[in-house]
Amino acid sequence: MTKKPSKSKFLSQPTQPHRLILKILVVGAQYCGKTSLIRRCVHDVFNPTLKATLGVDFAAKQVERKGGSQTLHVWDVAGLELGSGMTRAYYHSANGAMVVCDADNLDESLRQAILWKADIDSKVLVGPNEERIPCILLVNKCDLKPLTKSHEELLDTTCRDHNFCGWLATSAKANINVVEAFEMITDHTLAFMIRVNGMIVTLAKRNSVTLDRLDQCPLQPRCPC
Ligand SMILES: Nc1nc2c(ncn2[C@@H]2O[C@H](COP(=O)(O)OP(=O)(O)OP(=O)(O)O)[C@@H](O)[C@H]2O)c(=O)[nH]1
Ligand SMILES: [Mg+2]
Repeated sequence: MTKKPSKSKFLSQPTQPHRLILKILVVGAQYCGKTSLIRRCVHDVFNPTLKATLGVDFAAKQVERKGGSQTLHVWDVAGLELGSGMTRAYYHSANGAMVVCDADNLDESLRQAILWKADIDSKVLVGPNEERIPCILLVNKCDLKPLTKSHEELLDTTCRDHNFCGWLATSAKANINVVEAFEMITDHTLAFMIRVNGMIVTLAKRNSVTLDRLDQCPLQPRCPC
């Protein structure tokens, strides 16, 4: 049986790696490639004839970061669900989000990405100051259409105006920036949780509690955390 550690012991070991489960939402327009990105990241596969997601799907992914191995519980919300009345339930206890749009249909899918972001911001508020969770914007299918300079400027402006942590061009098909996207949301989410909570409490096992404290956001300088 694991011996229950004392609180003071862990508080005196601030460099101990964190073990957390982060709930990450993946949302965006229908057909933009959310499920494909998750399948590429988790199973390293791509299916050109994937069926649309019904409701919500789940996957788990272990992501290695500097502070230790982090477990992501990834919630793949069907594009059809925007405005369905179910999203509040899907978002419950979410820690971070990836909002996906489609490079091959950028104007319309970006418009929908902004609606998804507003939906999350209106329904998920964290901590004593009711802060919005970190969201990154992914422009998937970049294998089909390279982004122009003006697209990049539009994406920068969208991030500023709608409080995304940043954007990344990805391709589930060509395996471009997929792992990087999951690492990026993990880093932003951890930094946010550290800042909002001040202290992270990990219930790794029912009878073992780890407390750790970090004082500053490790991300530079565009992180809105
Ligand atoms: N060329 C290209 N096609 C992709 C990429 N990602 C996904 N697709 C294709 O786009 C289609 C839709 O992909 P999905 O992953 O099912 O999209 P989704 O966002 O999960 O869609 P919903 O579940 O309906 O919300 C599929 O035919 C995929 O094969 C990509 O990076 N490049
Ligand atoms: Mg899907």
